Amino acid sequence: MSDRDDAKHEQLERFRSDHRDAVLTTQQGVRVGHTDDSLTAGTRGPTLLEDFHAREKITHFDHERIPERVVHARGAGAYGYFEAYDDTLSAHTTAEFLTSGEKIPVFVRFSTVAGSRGSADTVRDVRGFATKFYTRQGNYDLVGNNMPVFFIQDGIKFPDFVHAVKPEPPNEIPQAQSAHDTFWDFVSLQPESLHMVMWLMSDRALPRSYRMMQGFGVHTFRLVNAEGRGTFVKFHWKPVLGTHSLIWDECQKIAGKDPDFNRRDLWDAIESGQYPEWELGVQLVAEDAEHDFDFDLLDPTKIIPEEQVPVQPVGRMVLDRNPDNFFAETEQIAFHTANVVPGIDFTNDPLLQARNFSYLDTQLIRLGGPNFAQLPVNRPIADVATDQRDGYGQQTVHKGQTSYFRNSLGGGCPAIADRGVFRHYTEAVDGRKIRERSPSFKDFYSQATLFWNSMTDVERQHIVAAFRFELGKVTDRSIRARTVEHLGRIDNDLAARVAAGIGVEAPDGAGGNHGRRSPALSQLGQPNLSPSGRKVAVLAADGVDTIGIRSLVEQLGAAEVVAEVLAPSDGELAPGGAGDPLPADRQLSTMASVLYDAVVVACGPDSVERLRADGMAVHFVAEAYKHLKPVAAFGTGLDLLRQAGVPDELAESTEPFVAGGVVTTTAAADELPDAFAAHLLTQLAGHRVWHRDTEAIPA
Ligand code: HDE
Repeated sequence: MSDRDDAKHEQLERFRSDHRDAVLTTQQGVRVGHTDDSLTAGTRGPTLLEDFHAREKITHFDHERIPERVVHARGAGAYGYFEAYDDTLSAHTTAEFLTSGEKIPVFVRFSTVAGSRGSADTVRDVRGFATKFYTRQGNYDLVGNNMPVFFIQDGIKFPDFVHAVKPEPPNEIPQAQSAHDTFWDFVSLQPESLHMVMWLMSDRALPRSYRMMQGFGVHTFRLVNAEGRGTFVKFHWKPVLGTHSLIWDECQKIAGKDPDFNRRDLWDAIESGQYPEWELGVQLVAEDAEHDFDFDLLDPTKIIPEEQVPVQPVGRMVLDRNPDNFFAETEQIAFHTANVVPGIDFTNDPLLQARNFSYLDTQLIRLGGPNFAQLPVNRPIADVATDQRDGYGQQTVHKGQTSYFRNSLGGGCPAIADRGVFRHYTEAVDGRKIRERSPSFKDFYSQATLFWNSMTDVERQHIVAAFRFELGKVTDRSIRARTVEHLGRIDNDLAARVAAGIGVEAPDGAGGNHGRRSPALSQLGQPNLSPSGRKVAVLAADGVDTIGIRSLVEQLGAAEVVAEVLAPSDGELAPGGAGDPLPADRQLSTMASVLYDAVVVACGPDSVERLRADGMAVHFVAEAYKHLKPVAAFGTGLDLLRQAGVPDELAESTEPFVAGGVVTTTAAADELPDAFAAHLLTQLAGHRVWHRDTEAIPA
C-alpha cells in the first residue's frame, strides 16, 4: 500500500485507533478483568442487571447494523488521488481540482446496484463508480456508473424501476438478478429503458475487474468559468488496463466460488502495489450548440457519440490505499450529486434533479441524522464553519454565543465570503408549470440501434444470449413477446435471434435500422495490448519441473501478471529433477479455473501423471479452455491438455507453438525458451480467444 501522504490521510490519522498494546476497557474507559462470564447470583444462578459490562457489550452489538443502501448496497472502495494534466479547462471552469495539477485526495466506491450487501459481485448488473474528491474548495462527488446512460428519463420513476428490479415481494427472490418477471414487465412497458437494457445485456454488465471498467457521469453537467459562462460537459473515466469483461458462464460460477471476486481483485491489486488508474476525459459542448443534436442533451438515456464530440483527456486518477475499516469508510461514505464545488453546476436533466434531492435524504436515514458529514471519511479537507448545531452524533464542540446569521455578538462570524464562493449558474428559465415530458425526449430506439450496430459479431452473440437467458427466466409469455416486439424496433435480426431462443414469434420485420455506428461503443473494437493485471494458474504436483515454473513466474511477474502455483495439496512440491522444492501458493480444491485468466500446465512426468489422475485438474484445464482463456503447457504438461480434450494442434518440438490460443512447447525445465512466456503474454493481452469454438466442450 502506498505511503503517500496527503491532507485526507493526515486528517484520518486523527481518528484512527489501533488496539495494539491496549488493555480491554468499557466504553467509559474502566478496565475489564473478565469478559467471558456474566455476573450471576451463584455460578448456576440468574444474570444480574448490575452487570454493566455485559449489558453494554450486548447492547452495542444489538445496534451494530445500519440500513444498507436502498440501491448500490454492495460495494468496495479505496483511496487515491486525482491530478489534472494541465490547466486547459480553466477557460471553462473555476474548479481548481480540474486545473491546478495538484494531487487531490479521492475515495472511490464501486458497487453493484440491485443486490443486497451480502450478494455476489459477478452478477449481471450495472456497476456504480462514485468518486469523492476532497478538494480545497470543498468536496466534489462524481456519482457515476460504468454505463453512460440510464433506464429512465425522470427520477420520479426511480422507485418504480427499483421495485421492479429488486427481488419480488412475496418471496424476496431472485437476489441480485434482473432475470425475472417484474424487471422485464417494467422495461417492456417503458421503452425509454431500452437503450440501457442493451448495455445491460452486453458484456459491460460483467466486468472482469473494477480496474478494467469505464466510468461515466451519465448526465450532462455544466462547467462554469470565472465570467459565469457555462459549457455543457459529460464526464468519462477510462481505465488504463483497458475495458474487459467476464463470460456469463464464468460469472455464474464465480458467484459461488468467490462471491467477493471483484472486491478481492481491487484489494489485492492495491496491496501488491499494482495501483489501478483511470484517465478522466470530458466531452464539451458550447451553450449555443445545445440544440445541434438529434436528441436532447438533458435526456440521460442518450450518449453524445464520441465521433461527434471527442473525449478530451484532462487528468488521471490512481487508487493507492485500501481503507482500514470497511464499515467506517466504505459503508459510511455518503455520496451526493449535489456536492459540487465552484465551477461545476447542474443542468435541468430531470433525473439529475431528482438525484439532487434523493442522496441527502437517503443519508439521513442510513447514517442516522444530519451530522454524517462529520464522519471521518466524509469530512472535507476544506475548512468548515456553519451555523448548524446539535443533532444526533454531533462531534464538534462549537464555542461561542451565536449560531445565527446575522450576528454582532459573534463578531459577525462566520462571515459571508466574497471570494471563492459557489455561485449558481444564472440560467434563464421560463415556462408553465406542467407535468409532461418534452417531445425532444421521445425517441427511444435510435441509440439502442446505434449501440447494436456498433458491436462486433462476438459482442452481438453475447447480447443475444443474454436476452435469451433473461427472458428465458420470465414465466409470463406476454412479457417475453412484448420485449421482442420492442427489440424489433431496434433491429430485426436482433429480435429474430432472441425470439428463436425463447419460443415466441419474431416480429414482422417492419423495424428498420438507420445503419449508423459509433465504433467507440464496442469494447472488443478497442483492444488493449497489455496483459497487465491478469492472473495465471500454474498447475503442478510433486515431481514438477520447479526450474521451469520459477523462470515462467518471474517473466510473467515482470509484465505485472500474477502467477500462482496450484497443487493438489498445500506445502512444498518436490522437484522432478534438478531444482529446489517449490512452495504451492494454493491448494487446487480451494480455487477454480474461473478465478484465473489463463492456465499453464508445468512439465514433470510424475507431476503430470498425478494431475491426470485428479479430475479437478483435468476439469480445470477443460473449463479454462471452454471459457476461451489462453491455455499453455510445457514438456510433459502437454499430456494433461490432451486428457482434458483440448482439440487444437500442440507443439511437436521445443519451438513454442500457438494454435487457437493454446501455447505449447515440448521443452522442459532449464531449456524453456523465453518465447514461451512471451507468447502466453500476447494471448493474455488479447484477454480471451474469442473465435475458439467451444460449444461441444463439456465443462
Ligand atoms: Fe443513484 N442512488 N439514484 N444513480 N447511485 C444511490 O444513494 C437515485 C442514478 C449511483 O457508492 C442512493 O447513498 C435516484 C444514476 C451510485 O455510495 C440513492 C436516481 C446513477 C450510487 C440513489 C438515481 C446513479 C447510488 C442509495 C434517479 C449513475 C452508490 C444510497 C433519479 C449516474 C453510491 C445512497 C455509493 C446510490 C438515488 C439514479 C449512481 C437512494 C433517485 C443515473 C454509483 O440516494
